[in-house]
Amino acid sequence: MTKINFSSSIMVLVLLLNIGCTNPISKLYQLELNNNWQFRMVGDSMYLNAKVPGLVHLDLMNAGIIKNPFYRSNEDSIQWVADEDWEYKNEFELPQDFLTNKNIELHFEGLDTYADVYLNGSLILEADNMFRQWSIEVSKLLKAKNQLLIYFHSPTKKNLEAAQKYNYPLPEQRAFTRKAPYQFGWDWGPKLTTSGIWKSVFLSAKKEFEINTSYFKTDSINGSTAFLSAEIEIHSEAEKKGELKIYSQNQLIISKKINLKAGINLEKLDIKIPEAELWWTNGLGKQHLYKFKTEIIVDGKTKDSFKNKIGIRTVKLVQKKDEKGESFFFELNGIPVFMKGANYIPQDNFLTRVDSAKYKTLIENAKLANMNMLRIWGGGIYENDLFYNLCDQNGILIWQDFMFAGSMYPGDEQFIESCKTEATQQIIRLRNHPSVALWCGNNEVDEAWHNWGWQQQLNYSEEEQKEIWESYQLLFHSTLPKLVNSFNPQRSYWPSSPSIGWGHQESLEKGDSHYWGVWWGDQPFDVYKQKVGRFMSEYGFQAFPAISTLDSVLLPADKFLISPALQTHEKHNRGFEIIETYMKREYKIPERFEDYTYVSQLLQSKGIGKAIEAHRRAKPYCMGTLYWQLNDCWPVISWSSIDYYGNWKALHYEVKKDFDDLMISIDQQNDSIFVWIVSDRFNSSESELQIELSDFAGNILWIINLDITLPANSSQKYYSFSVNDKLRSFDPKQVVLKASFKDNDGKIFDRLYYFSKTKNLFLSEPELTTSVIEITEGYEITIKTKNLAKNIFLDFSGYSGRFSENYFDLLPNEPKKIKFITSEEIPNPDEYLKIKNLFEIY
Ligand code: BMA
Repeated sequence: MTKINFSSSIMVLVLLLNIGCTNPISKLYQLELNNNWQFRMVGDSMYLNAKVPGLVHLDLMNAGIIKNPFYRSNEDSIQWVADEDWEYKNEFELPQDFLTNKNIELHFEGLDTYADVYLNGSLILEADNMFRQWSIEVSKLLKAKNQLLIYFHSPTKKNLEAAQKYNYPLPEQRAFTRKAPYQFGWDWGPKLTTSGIWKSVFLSAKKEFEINTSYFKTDSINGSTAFLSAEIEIHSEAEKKGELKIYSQNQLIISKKINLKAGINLEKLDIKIPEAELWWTNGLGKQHLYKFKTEIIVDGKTKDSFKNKIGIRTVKLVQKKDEKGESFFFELNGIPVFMKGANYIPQDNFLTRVDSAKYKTLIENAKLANMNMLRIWGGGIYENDLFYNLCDQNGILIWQDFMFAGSMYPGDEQFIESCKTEATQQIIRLRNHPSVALWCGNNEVDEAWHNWGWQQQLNYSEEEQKEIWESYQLLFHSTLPKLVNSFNPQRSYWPSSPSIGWGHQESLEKGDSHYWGVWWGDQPFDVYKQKVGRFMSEYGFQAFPAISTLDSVLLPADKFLISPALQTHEKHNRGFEIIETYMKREYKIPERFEDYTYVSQLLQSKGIGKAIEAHRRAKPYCMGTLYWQLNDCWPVISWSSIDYYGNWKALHYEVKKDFDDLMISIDQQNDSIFVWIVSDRFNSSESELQIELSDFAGNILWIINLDITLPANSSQKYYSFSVNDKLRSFDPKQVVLKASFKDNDGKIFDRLYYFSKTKNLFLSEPELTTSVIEITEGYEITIKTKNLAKNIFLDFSGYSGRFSENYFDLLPNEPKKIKFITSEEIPNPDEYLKIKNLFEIY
């Protein structure tokens, strides 16, 4: 039995206030119930210790009952876990003074998923949606000694039951369950369908006067003055006169006398902030956050207060017809901003073990790669508060999908009601975050219905097709947009990403676009140059993760193509084949497994780099590029640029360069070479653009310097030449073109260009020399070469950290200093540093 004390509840209170977001749950006399849980499989006699928040797979792992599900092919042998029912139990005592409170509610911030909850033997809840909170009035049931028992039904069985009851099959059975879709298996993720108390459990007593929610909106910004409005929802036990006060950085900014009625009261206040400091995305300015405190005063006493961190900014999606179709861009504080980023998936199959350090590092890595937007993809979860707080602090806008992906969904009343509650709670929870830019109905449902052939595959009658499409429209064209409009009216809503399938020309003329002709359609990377839409919200190519990541789940004997254990860690049915097909086009196929993983990363970074350059060159026709995908949920061969353990693949280094606010791009169209510079800056820069052709030994064959002015927010060609003309007397397999530009602050931007496929280049032994010294942030490597060194890969394998640059080409006469940023001590770093380059494997 646990005796609950108030110190832990105060901790929770402090935590809730600190995160600074709207929380519809009351806060006074809050008692956390996360400790001393036990669990067992239904039918077993013995209970084992459980962790809350937690999940049954993790509890089973801790108890030594199942092995690491990520290891080799263990995934297959533990599928039984999802087919069983599980019981979680907690016995706790309550202090007498807490029991004297009126209106005590039991709160579950999240139950995964089908959970019958019994308090002291009474069934108080039948939960069926992982994405919502539950609050149950329990005052009458509570005693000094209590028992909470939760019966989790097998999600796979419940799913099947629901599917069988339905009039016809839906494309994916998982569609019947409001649970993170990816847990049913995806083309980058294992099938590990969890159950458990995945978020906090607590009791709280309602205050007499309580602020339920406080919502701050930036209505407009005029010059340096911002006009905000606040909507404060107050619960009052009685009819009373009172006062609302709002403070910013401890200064009273507005107060209002109010007449409270018993029940829920909604108060609106207009706030004017002179000399407002605006919130900007990464790269464009500061992420200023105002600390607001709202107080409710009755009878001269402060009865409740609520804290928010607010970014003052306006953001909207602009869709205007033009001669080519319709624009699709985000305007931040009245300025069109090109979005650079990636698609985000959950960071683990076992969500509760992702700690704050992992969240922090991931968002930092997005920022370091010069991103300003992430799309939270609809097959995962609505992220936790920490995620959005980090995005607020780092200037990363969020494209927020509702959690629906790749299937049609039921349209019955019960299902729609469940989705309504889920969406309402999530909108209210997230609407104060300056980072949240857009609500999007789903991932690839509209596209799938119109292009994936479900009608034929599932043999739907005309009537069924009509009903399915009507259910779609009810949810995504009526229910969700109405909720966004009532609870977060300033935020744009977009029904489905993408709006039109990639096989249609129109998908490049309006809306957002997922371009999968490369990878799924086997088209060459160069096709990215033609398939540029108004906003590229998905496109991608797979690569292997770091070798150390594979080592964590494979035996040495598994490290060959294609061992059964490795096969488990590639979820795309043609993944290996597609990688090899593309690799053959550009590189020689390496024989050693480790070299293969390295070349796969070069391949991915080359392809996606091409796409990003093309998208950015096409600004302002194209106004955003979010590649698929930022991260992984387990060790896997996937489209990610950062693997499960946080290792940057070659792509993430490439992206950092390609997303910089100034980007040089070299593009070849038939015989012509064009040198472009794209600027996302607010100011123009004047400098010298240098273009030079050299051989691999570093001899300069020709050079040109141009004085140029780079206008703000622009994309332009600055130089062009004919290949036939300029390369007439040189072998295209033995020369490299370099364009470089120095900005007003002396920062250098450059780009190399080769006139032949990498596999045909005449590379010779580079003759590298390196030296390593210790510096405050970690280590600094000085590296020089005698001949061109292609794709140098520096590796302090086993030590966690990142390089300032990696997988780069090094030209003779241009030594580089590279930092390895780490907090770890590396003995003999000079000897430990491993270096690879392409010549070695040619
Ligand atoms: C995209 C995503 C995911 C998928 C990815 C790669 O369209 O929406 O469904 O994992 O393709 O196939």
